[in-house]
Amino acid sequence: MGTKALILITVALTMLGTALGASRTVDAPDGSWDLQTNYSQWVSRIKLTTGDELKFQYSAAVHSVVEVSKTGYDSCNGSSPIATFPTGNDVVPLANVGTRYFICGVSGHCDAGMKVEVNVKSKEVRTVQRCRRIGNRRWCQSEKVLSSAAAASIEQSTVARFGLIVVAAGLTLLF
Ligand SMILES: [Cu+2]
Repeated sequence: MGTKALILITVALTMLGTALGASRTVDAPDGSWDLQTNYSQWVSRIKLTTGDELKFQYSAAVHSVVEVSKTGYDSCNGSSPIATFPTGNDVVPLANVGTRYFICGVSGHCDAGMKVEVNVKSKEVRTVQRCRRIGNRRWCQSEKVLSSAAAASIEQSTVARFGLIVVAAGLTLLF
């Protein structure tokens, strides 16, 4: 019985975790922060919004992560870093909208392609007009909807709620 409850709680926590901003490991699931990856290709497949975080996983003996300006990124120059992440298991919170630039600080690696530029989008809402027809009249109202990126988060919070329901149902069955 204890094991079942534990499994349910784990499932629910995982779902909740998904709802609170996504965590993206650079080049997951196939690769990591290394010299074998085309990062612009990886970036084109993902969507990042404020509240997400970027994870760099690599061997700290071989690589590093340096956040730089666009100039530093374009010229592969990490001499005036915005931040350095040296641990090999680095988590970079993406709190604000904008473009962030990361390169490997080891000499030659950025030039060899260890550089990634990420575009953090807003979860903000936009206003749209929705109309419906009732009889002969059209009723329109302005409505705030989430951007498409944020729409994914709505699904996630539905998932989280579902997770809680699973636990509630599970606990009711168990106790
Ligand atoms: Cu490197």
